[in-house]
Amino acid sequence: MNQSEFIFKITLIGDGAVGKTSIRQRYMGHGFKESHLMTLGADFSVIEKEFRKGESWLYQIWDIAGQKIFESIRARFYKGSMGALLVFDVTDKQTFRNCLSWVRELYRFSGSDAIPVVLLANKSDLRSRRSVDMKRADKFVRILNEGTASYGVTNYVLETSAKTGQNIESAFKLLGEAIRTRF
Ligand code: G3D
Ligand code: MG
Repeated sequence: MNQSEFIFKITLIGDGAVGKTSIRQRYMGHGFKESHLMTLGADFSVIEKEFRKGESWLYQIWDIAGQKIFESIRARFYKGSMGALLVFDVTDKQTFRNCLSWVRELYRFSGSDAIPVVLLANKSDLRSRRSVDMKRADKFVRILNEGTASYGVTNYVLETSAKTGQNIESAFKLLGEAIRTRF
């Protein structure tokens, strides 16, 4: 273990089949260390990254399963969460429309008024099937930022592809930076 270590508890949220598990697995593929265990309704992974020399960041990643599970169980996964990667599928409008309710659930269950969110417009490799414009995603984050600015929270948006690996590393790094700024 290095001296300066940060521990980030984060959750992956978004509708089923948007790519949450693929993103997590893609990210862990490049990690130095990982552990994984299946639990009821969620996967949990730990990964350590050294973004700067002598400074390691430990991510505890909760990947909430898509299937409907009891609220009380979901609530437990969110508790103490410091930030979230909110994923939607750029080829499926409905997954974008549901993003606001995911943010509400995150705030409600994490026990915090506002925590950093990085919105991921995933499956960006499927260009011809794209149905959600980045302008709409940008606008969503702009409005979110108006609500969270007073808490010192800034949210971001990135186009990602778990298939090509586009921005996967950046997504986790950006969220880590946002959490460090907030806490
Ligand atoms: P989830 O964890 O959010 O439920 P998964 O989503 O990670 O299980 O992904 C659902 C499906 O979408 C998977 O396909 C997966 O391969 C695919 N997928 C995830 N991310 C991307 C991406 O960036 N680009 C493309 N083209 N596909 C992606 P299957 O066929 O296994 O169901
Ligand atoms: Mg999954």
